[in-house]
Amino acid sequence: EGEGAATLRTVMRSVTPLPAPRMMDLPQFQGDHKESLYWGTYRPNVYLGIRSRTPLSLIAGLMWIGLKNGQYFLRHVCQDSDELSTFGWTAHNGRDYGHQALVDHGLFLTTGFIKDKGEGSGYGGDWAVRLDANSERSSLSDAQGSTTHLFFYIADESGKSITMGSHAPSSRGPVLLASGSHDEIGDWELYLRSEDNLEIHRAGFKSMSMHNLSDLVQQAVATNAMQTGNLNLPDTTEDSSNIMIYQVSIKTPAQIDIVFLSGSASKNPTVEERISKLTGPMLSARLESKQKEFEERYDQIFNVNNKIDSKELSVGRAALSNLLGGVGYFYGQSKIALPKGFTQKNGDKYIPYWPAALYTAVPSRSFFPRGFLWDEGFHQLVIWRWDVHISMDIIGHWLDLLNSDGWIPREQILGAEALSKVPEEFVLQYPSNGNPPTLFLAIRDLASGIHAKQFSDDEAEKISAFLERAYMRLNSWFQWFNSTQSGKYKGTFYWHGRDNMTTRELNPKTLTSGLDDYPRASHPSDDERHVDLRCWMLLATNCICSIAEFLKMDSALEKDYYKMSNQLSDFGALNKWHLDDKIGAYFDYGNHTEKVRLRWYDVQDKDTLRRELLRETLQPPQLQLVPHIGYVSLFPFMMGAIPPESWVLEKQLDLISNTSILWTDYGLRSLSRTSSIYMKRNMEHDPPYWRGAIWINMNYMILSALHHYSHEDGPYKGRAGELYDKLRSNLIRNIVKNYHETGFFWENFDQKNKGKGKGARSFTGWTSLLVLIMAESYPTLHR
Ligand code: 6A9
Repeated sequence: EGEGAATLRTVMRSVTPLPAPRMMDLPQFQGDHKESLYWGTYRPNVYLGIRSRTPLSLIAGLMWIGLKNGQYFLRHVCQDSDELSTFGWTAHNGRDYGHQALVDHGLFLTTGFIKDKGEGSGYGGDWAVRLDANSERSSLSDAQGSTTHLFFYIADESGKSITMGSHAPSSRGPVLLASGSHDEIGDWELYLRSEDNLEIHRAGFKSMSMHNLSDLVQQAVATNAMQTGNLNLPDTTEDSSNIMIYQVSIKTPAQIDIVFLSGSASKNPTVEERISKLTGPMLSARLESKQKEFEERYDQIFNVNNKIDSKELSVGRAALSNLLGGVGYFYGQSKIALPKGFTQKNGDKYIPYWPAALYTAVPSRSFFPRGFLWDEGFHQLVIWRWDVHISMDIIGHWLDLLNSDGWIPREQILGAEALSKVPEEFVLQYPSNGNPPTLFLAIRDLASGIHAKQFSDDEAEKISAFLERAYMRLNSWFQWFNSTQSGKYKGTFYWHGRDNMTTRELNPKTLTSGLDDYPRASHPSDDERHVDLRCWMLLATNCICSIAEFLKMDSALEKDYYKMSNQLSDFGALNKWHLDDKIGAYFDYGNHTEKVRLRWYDVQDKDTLRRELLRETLQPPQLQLVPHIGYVSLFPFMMGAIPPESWVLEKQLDLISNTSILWTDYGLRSLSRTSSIYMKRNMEHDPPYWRGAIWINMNYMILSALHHYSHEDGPYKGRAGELYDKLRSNLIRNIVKNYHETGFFWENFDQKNKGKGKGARSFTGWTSLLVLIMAESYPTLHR
């Protein structure tokens, strides 16, 4: 067999699903469960976007014209550059209710969303949207823009045409906007009802690309404006349009209800009755009662002992709501990189993964509105406590993405809408690249007996069926790490794939670890061993053992896992590979020198002379522990791998509490102030990311461990408890403060500048762990 044939086989294997029963085929994900989650705000990339969990769905959404510094802008896709002073869900239960507030330069919008599987409705039930618009502009004269233009659209991704309702430019009764029929739900109708004066204009389009609806509206309004002088849609429609857009022009304050009826052909109850149930005063009453239900459930799950004052409580609710409101449904094919040097006949350097669905929470609606593997494990720590069915559905989707090698692509860019947000260099996924298997954190909780009493019999039964089916998939996932990410010696691991040829980076990145530019050995090599990966492997084996115990399984495979788990939790082995016993800190190991720096070089390129920032190595690297103290050093502590009576534990508490090393008043720094790489740029255009800033996922893990050690008998119990209390209140205070001051949750926090939010704003992924920090709910990773 030639080399080409072998490569081809490897490539094909990387895009072949794992041959094992699919998680999503489990009975628990069919029937009522599936129907109850059919509709949702599953398009988190737009300010308000509704779709169903099906590949070719009806989609609906909101746009409006915003006015900033005397200029008009169309709002639709969540964008930082829109400079909204806030947007996000203040309540959302992940199922059938949500309330969102948006503030756009003096325009105050709220969007309510509610579902109703009422009598007469078709598959998935009906839903309604309530829009409230208020404005500082109300006092302005018409010419100054006292009219507010909202747009609501409905479109069929399958291309089926939609019928436009009868024209009713201003009307107080319910107006039929559109109707159609869809294979899964039957006939449907969309109505609008408002008691306010309004003007409606419309446009219909035929198009299969849904990711540029903004352009479509913008062009239609602009073209019409040039002809008529009005900012209106032209009231025209293309033949067999599958996209219908309605412009509703109002004077604020105004309230508009939009209701979608499925199975609308039914006569009893009448359509009129159904509309009145989901609009006007009856909708108000429903929204109120759903809000109350949401708050009560939140208290019951996360605020059991009224731990938090009311100002903080609402921020906790917003964090949960934004996480749940950020859950999306995506469908498409990842692009998998071909081995270096290979190109398809058509020039593509990638091969598509199989078409797949992903139901997932996104880290950020405006910056990264798509699925990220290791982010998801943290999201699920919150979500399973709220709704274990949603959580299993999400984890199940991820596990169905395992390929026949046991690999899951790290970043999920599925479908044109998702792709439109990603710079080209980030699109391809490499089948040799891992990402921390954080799903084990959440799965471990489900498998551990500790939470068992929290579940109803029905839930427990489903969890058990879920774990039973997940077992072989988790095994394959684990084996992928165990075989492809192993180090030179048994029981050692490192993130493979670091670039050892680069001359541009101060310290070659490790994107696979999730900690991107956190410093590792300066000169990547096969001698490396990474302490964080070893600890993730420990978690994985522990979790698999827990499932085996739970399912009472006891074959050779389980025996292997018990053995591996014992080996990985062996304190002596951990210390042998990773402990610096002079300072009591855990480190990576590898070919390393501290004497590197970036320097400007003159580079002759044909006839031009350029200056480039390149790395200069001042001293040859040597095999050694890599002396950077930071999050990676704390992994054995995070995982509870240090015996409570060990002197090493005391050292960890020293490192944590030392203000020159990790401690700040806002949470723990990612990297010690004393590290040679602290706050250093990696390249000219690559500012420090995990080189100092405070990140909430790692702080949560460290806080969990402090909590754990404050309950374990030993000499350091009391000190762990004190640090726990302080760290917890610092984190809560700072995240809440930033939310109140800026209207957003942030990706990370500045360790110097008064704990100021940094990076992506509206980062509602793992920063929402705030909910668990407030509730003092921690993972059961400590056996
Ligand atoms: C950039 C830019 C409009 C980086 O939260 C997702 C990930 C984490 O998994 C990872 O640990 N973030 C962290 O280091 C964000 C990654 C974004 C990459 C794509 C696209 C688009 O700008």
